Amino acid sequence: MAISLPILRAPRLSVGPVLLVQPKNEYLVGFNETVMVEPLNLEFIAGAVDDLVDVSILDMRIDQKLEQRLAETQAGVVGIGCGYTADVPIVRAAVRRIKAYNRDIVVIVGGHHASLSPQDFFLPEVDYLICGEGEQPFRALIQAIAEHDREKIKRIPRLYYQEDGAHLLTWEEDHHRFRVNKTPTAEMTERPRPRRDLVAQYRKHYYFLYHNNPWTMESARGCAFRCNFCSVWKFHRGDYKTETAARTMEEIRQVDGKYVPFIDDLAFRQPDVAQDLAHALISEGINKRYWAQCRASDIVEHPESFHALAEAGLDMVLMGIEAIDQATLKKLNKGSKPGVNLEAIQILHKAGVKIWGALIVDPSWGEDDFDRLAEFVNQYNIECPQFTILTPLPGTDLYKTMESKLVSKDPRHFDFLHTVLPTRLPIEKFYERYARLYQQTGMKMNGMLQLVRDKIITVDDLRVFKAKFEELINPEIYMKSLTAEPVGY
Ligand code: B12
Ligand code: SF4
Repeated sequence: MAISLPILRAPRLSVGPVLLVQPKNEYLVGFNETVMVEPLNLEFIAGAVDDLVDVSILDMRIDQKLEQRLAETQAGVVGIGCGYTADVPIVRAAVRRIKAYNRDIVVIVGGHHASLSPQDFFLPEVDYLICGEGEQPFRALIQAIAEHDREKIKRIPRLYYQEDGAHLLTWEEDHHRFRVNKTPTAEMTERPRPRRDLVAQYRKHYYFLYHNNPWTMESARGCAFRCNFCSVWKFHRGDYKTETAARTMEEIRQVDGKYVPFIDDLAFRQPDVAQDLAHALISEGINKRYWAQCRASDIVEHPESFHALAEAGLDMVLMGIEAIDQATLKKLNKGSKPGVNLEAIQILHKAGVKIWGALIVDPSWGEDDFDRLAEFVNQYNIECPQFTILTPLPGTDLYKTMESKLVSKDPRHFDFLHTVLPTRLPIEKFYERYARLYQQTGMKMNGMLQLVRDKIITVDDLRVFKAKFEELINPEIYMKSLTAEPVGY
């Protein structure tokens, strides 16, 4: 006979319930229409404090009734994430709405962009700003606020707090760490479980390309490489760390959806962990499809891992091809070679894995450069090409060298779909050629029709996706968005 035990709960802290808010993207064009996945960042943060306080998540991409949720939850603390530079205006607008609703609510900002450009949130409405990974400092801050212990708050590293109207940094631990771990770390394996249940009401709205109901997974953080345009290694201060295959399996077993994107920047880098995972997925008969971001050099060095993963369901790999010539790869400090990219493409295709090829468009290009890129994509049959415009993101090495050349500092233009650098071609021509890249290469619709035939997606899924994709190939939309009025900040 089953014995039911009383559920033991830690006492709730006196800060009141915590509401975590995912802002609504207000991108001017493009990719927000093709992918919208769960806010895994907030699910992790929630997992870090759920034994201390009642916590819930508001995904404003789906439900914009911020004040109503503040009233319903009686939130004493609101945490809000700013991952994208382009989201700065809407996060600033949201924190103002929160304080206008109730100035006693404690407002805490965190996330990728906020960590690298904290000054964007030095507003009277922002009480605290957490830089870097948020789980531990958020927990420590909630405890310290509940205890009204200001000295304890000042002992939390990489935290901005307000004093006499100024935002002050507590303290910064060793700035450059560069700990590239070669085996799984306890820090990753033992991090809190993401509270995926807190977005149950939004699940049916999430999509990943033409796949409905994606559930995202994280098995690694950071990156071992140092590309000059990339903010990931800056955010993680050079660290790279993974969790065990056993922990990943534990989470995959709980996933309800059929499509599972791994959001790691550098997935499946450790061959033994990747292979353990593949074998576990196969032996347990877990029937799902996976998407992941991987390095060409890892694929070339360990093709056996990727063959095993393909057998386990790996569907598509986002590979940072970036450039098709050696001189540009060198300039970007990519640490890779065109030949390695080509070999990786071959390995993945042989294993039956589709490629989401990330390719950089340089504003200094002439028309021939666009032609060469389109030719490359078609020649090597990159199923899902992604063309991003070279963008000096705040916090990157590229930003330091390019800052004086910026033609726009409007954060909404830092979405990789607008140029913030001067173009060699007249601007209309540049966007015409940029949009034409998608027309010239397209998403390979043949592959998608096969997915319909295999009943992996429906005709309706494909129709909706195609309609959204149309935006990307219309140069007028890019031009129009350049003169759009800034909103709310
Ligand atoms: C997965 C991913 C995607 C996916 C899904 C995106 C989505 N909408 O969710 C895909 C591939 C579709 C994608 C697309 C794009 N992406 Co993207 N993406 C990522 C990636 C690899 C992981 C994000 C993630 O979930 N990480 C896992 C969580 C757990 O980590 P985290 O978000 O950092 O959260 C931690 C901390 O930041 C902090 N934290 C976060 N929020 C909060 C809140 C509070 C209150 C607190 C206290 C702490 C806190 O604590 C968390 C746990 O430790 C990041 C790189 C990165 N490492 O961040 C890029 C990244 C965020 N993407 C980026 C960009 C630019 C894009 C695109 C605009 C590029 C493009 N044009 O294609 C599009 C836009 C898509 C869109 N509309 O959202 C940039 C953003 C740079 C910037 N400054 O704006 C990044 C940083 C990569 C890069 N350097 O180029 N992306
Ligand atoms: S672009 Fe990719 S490989 Fe390069 S530093 Fe960023 S995450 Fe690492």
